[in-house]
Amino acid sequence: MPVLRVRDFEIHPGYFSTDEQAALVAELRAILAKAPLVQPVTPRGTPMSVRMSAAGEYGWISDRKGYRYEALHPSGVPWPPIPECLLTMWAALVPDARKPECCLINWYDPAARMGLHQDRDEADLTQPVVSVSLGDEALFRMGNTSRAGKTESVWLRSGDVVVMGGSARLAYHGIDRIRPNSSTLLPKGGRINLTLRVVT
Ligand code: MD6
Ligand code: FE
Repeated sequence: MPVLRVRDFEIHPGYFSTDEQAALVAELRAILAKAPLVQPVTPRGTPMSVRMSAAGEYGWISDRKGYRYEALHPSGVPWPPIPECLLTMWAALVPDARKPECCLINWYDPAARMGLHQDRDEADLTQPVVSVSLGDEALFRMGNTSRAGKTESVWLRSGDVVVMGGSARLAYHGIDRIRPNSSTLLPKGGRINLTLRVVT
């Protein structure tokens, strides 16, 4: 399918086939059995609506002590390795980038959302972030490198991949809402978003 470009956001609709998505979900279930999803709280103590885990050398943690990358799950176990199909995708879509060190796993229930934010806890902001959507469709809002100005939104569907590089790397973005029951990939509905990042 053709690539959709919105500013510097590069959207690859249907990058993963239905079979590839199902195989990936099975791998994610095995990862979550070892590194269970946790509900993060902001440093002010407000619970976030998504639940998070990770694979790779680092996972991203948010709790009362702040936002940071950690080499261990809060339970003390290392994060499981990043699934091979995601490393292959990364190499194909961002061949000049360093290897991803974190695959953040975000679980959105039908009511979850993600406010407009920048991802900037990584040391090398020249490296792209690549995101994979699985399950229910999500309204993805894309803004500018400052909070001000116009935004544009697209519905991300299961199997879509978004590359955030160039000026999109530091652009504000977020998920306004999930469209419940819009995918049959996950038996109980909801959405999984994976974001691959270089951390160091
Ligand atoms: C998305 N996710 O769910 C985009 N960023 O399509 C994000 O932008 C994101 O889910 C930081 C942490 C978790 C996320
Ligand atoms: Fe983000």
